Amino acid sequence: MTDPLLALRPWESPEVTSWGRLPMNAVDRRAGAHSLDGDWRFQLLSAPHAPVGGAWSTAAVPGVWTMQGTDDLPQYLNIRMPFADVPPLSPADNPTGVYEREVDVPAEWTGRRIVLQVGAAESVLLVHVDGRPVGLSKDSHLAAEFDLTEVVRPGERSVLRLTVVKWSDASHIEDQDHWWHGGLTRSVLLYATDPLRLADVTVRARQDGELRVDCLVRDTGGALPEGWYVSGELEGLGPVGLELTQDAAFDLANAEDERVSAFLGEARMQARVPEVRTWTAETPELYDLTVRLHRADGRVADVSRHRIGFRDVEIVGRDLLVNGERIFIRGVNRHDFHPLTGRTVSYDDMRADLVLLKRFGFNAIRTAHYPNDPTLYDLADELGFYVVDEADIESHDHAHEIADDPRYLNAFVDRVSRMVLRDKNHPSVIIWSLGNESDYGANHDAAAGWVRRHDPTRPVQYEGAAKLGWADPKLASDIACPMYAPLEDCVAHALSGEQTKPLIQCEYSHAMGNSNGTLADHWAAIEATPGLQGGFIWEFWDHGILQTVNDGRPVGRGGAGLYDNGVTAPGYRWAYGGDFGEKDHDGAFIADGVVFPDRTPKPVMFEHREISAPVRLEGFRHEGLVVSNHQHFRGLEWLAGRWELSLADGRTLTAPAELPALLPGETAVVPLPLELPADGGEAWLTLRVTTAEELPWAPQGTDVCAPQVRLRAAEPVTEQTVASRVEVDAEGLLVHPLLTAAPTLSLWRAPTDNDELGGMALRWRTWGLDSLVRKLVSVHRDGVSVTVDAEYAGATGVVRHRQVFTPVDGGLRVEERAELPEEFDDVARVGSVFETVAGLDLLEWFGQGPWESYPDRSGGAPVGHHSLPVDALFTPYLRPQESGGRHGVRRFTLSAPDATGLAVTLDEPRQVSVTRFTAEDLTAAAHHDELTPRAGCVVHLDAAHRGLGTASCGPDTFPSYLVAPGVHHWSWTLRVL
Ligand code: IPT
Repeated sequence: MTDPLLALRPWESPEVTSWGRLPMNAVDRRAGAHSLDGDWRFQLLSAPHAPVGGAWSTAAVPGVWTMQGTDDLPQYLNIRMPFADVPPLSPADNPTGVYEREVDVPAEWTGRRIVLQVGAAESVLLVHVDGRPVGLSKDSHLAAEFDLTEVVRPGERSVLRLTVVKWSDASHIEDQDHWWHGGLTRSVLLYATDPLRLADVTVRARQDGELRVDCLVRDTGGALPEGWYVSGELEGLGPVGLELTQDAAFDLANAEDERVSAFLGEARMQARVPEVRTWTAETPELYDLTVRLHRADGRVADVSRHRIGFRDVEIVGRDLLVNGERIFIRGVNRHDFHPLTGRTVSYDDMRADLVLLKRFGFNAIRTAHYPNDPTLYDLADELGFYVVDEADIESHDHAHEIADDPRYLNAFVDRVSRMVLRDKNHPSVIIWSLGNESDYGANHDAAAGWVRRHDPTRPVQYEGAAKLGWADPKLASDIACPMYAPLEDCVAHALSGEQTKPLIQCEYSHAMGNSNGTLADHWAAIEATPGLQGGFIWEFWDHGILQTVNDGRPVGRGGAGLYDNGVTAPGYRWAYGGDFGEKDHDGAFIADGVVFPDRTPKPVMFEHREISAPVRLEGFRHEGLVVSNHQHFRGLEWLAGRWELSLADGRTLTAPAELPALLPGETAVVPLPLELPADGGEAWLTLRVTTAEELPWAPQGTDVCAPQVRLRAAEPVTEQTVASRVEVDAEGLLVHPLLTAAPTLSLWRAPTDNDELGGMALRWRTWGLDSLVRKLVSVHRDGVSVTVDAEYAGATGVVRHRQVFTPVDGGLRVEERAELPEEFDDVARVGSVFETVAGLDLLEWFGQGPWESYPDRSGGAPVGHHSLPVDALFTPYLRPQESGGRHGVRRFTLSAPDATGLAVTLDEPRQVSVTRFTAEDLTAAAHHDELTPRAGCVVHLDAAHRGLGTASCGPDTFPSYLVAPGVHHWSWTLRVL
C-alpha cells in the first residue's frame, strides 16, 4: 500500500506546511519529558520514494548525517541553490535519511495525552509509528509536535520512524548563507499531559510592574469540568512571592456546541508588582513565574514555568526605546553552528557564545536567519541581550518569484507566526524579523499583518521591505534596517529631517578574514548622531568545519581537542566552501565571523570591547580627567579600575583607581591620579577597568575596557653620526649579521578577503605589485653614509626608491624615500621588508597592542609596552592573508632567550608586522596546512599601510585610510642588542 505521506509528495507542495502537527505554543514541557536522544538506526536513501532496505547503520540524534560518515557531505553555497530545479521543485536525487528506534511508553502514562516533539528536522519531516503515518512538518529551525495518544499504548513498545527529506519546496525558502546539511539537528522528546491541559501561556510584563498572563486551556475529551481554574505564582518577591488568581470564569469557545469534542478555554490573570526590578540587557532582572491549571479540588493538572522580565519596547518618533531610553544596539548576527556537529549546539556551547559576547561588549543578537535553538533565548534573557528574532525565510536565489507566490503564502505566515508563538514570552526578544533576503511581496505583508495583530508589543522589521524606503510608513518594517549601508548614507538620512524610523543596520562590518576596518569610525558617528542606534555585525562565526586533510572528511563529534586558539592540530584544518569536493561552492565566504570556528576571538573583538566601553576617559583638562558613564541603565559600581601610566622610556607606573559614582550618561572630573615625571618622554595614561564582582558572565577581575589619554607627546630624537663603515653588496643591498634578507621596498600584502572580493588585489596584480623587479641604479658613498638608488618596475609603472644608510651611535640609521607613479593610486603598503636570522623569537614593543591592529582597526589596542612570542603575533585567518600587523609602533626589539637580537626605533608611530611568512608565502596558500613557517622573522616596517575596510561585502575603507601615490619618506634605526 502506498504510504499516504509519500503519496502527497510533500517535498514539492509548498502549500503543505504540515499535517497532523500540533499548534506551536510557549508552554514549557521540558520538565518530566523523556529524551529520545542518542544513537538511532539509520539509513540514507537516494530519494524519498526509494525502498527502505534491511541494512542499518547508526546515527547520533540530534545530528546531521552530512557530518556522520555518509557520502552526502556538507556543501557551502551562499545565494545559488545547490540544484537547478525551480521552486517549488526539488531534484530527483534527494538524500533521505530514515531514523528509527524503539520507544518504551511508560505504563504510568495510561489515560494521559502523549506527545512527540521533534526539535528540528532539515527540511521535511515525516513521522511514522509502527508503520502508521502520524504527521509531517517543514521549517527546519522550529520544533514540530505530534499527538501519539491514539497510536501508542502505555506499557508497550513502539517503533518510531522519522524520515527526513533533504531537498524540498521548503529548501527554496531556506536558502540562507551557510552549509547545507541534512538531518535532525535538535533533540527529540516524548512527554505526557493530562487531556485537559495548558495549551498556551502568554505573558505581558511591563516596566511599571503590570503583569498579565493569558492562558489557553484545551481538552481532548469534552466540556470543561466544573470548578477548574488557573493560578500563578511569581517568585523573587520576598519569601511569599505574589499569588495570581484568575480574573473571571473561563471564557469558553465551543462549550455549548455538542458536535465539538474539544474545547478551548481562555483565562486571564493580572497583577501589579510593586517596586519591580525592570529587565534590560544591562540589568537582566528575571522573575520566576509558575502557571498552574487546577482541578476543582485544587490539585494541579498542568504546570508551566517561565522566567519573565518586566520591560517596555516602543518606537517614539524615530527612536527605539527600551523602558523609555534610547538604547544602542551593539549587535552581532548569530547562526546555530558548531565545527564538529555542523548545526547542533548544546547548552554549554550557547552559554559560551553569549558569555564571550558579553565580555566583548555586545548587547544584541539577530538570530540570523532563522529562530535559533530555544535555549539561546533563555540565556539571552538571563545574561542580558536584546534579540531580533528572525523567521526561517530566505528565498535568496528565487526571491522575486517567491515573495508574491500564493503557493508559498501559507509557509511565510506559518513560519513567522510559529516563531512568535514560541518566543513571545522572552523579555530579550524586542523585535520580530520576517526573514532575510527574500525580496518583498504580499507574502511578507501577510506575515507582518499576523504579527502586528497578535503581538502589538514589539516592532516588526524586514530588510527587504525597508530597502524600498527607510522612512516609508506603508512598508512591512517599523525599523529602517539596511545591510552594509555606507556610513555617510546613514548619517545623511539621520540629518535629512525625513527620518521616521529607528535606523539600525541588520548587517554591517563584514567580518570576513582580516576585516572590520572603520568600525570605530562607525561608532563615533552612531554615538554622535541622533537617529542612529547601531547595528549587527556580520557575523559571529567563522563556519569552518574541522576536516581531516588526508581524506577530506569532516571529523565529527570526536574532534574535541584537535584545535586550540583558532589553530587545528597537524593533519587537520578548517574546511570552507569547496573543501568537501563540491563542484559549486562559494569558497571562504563562509569564514566571516568575529570568532574562529573554535570560538577564539579575532582581534576585532578587542576593538569592539573598547568601542563599547561602559566608562570612558573623555579627555584631560587642567583640573583633571573627564570620566563618563556610557551606559543606559546602571552606575559604575560593578566595575573596578586601576591607573597605568606608560612612559616611552620603558617605565610603567600604576595606582589604584576610585571610579566616581555616576548615573547613566553622567560625567565627572577626577584629579590626575599619578604625578607625571618630568622626564621619560611620551606618556599615556590608561584606566584598566575590570569587573568588581562575580557576574554570571565573568569572574571578578575580567577585563572590561582600557580607555586611554595621552598626557605628553613624543619629543624628536637626534642621533649622533659615528665614524663606522656600512656594508652593501654589489646589488646595493645592506649586509648585516642579523639579517638574512636585506631591507627592500614592499608595496604588496597578501590580499585580504576584502582586497580580493573588493577588486583591489586585481588592480594590484595588474600593476604587477606582487612581482616588482628591483634594479640597482647607483650606490654612492658620502662620508660615512651610503646612498642606494634603485627602481622597482611593475607591469605598468616604476617606483623610484632611495635608501640612505648612516652609522649612528650603536647602530645604523636607514632613511628611505619612495616615489610612486600617479597610476599606483591605491596600493596596499609602502615600506621596508627584511628577514632576520633564526632564534629571535620574542617581540617587545612600545606602541599599540597587544592585539593585532591596522590603521582603520586600531581602537582596541592601547599604547603601552607589550611583549609577545613571534608565533603569537600572527592571526590564522582561515584563508591565509595579510595578518599580524601592529599599528602605531614606536620601537621594538626582537630577541633570543639570551637577550641578544636587534632593536628598531622608528621615526614616528608606524605599522609594523613580524611573522614567519612572507607576503608571497601567504598569497600562495589556500589553507594553513600548506604553509611552512620560516625559522627567522619576516619584518615589515610601513611608511603607509592601507586600511582594511569591509569590501568583501559592503563599503571599502575611507579615503583617509588609503595609501596615496607620490613621495613617501620614512626612517628607522637598527641596533644590535
Ligand atoms: C548578506 C546576507 O544576509 C548574509 O546571510 C550573508 O550572506 C552576508 O550578506 C554576507 O556574508 S546578503 C549580501 C548579498 C548583501
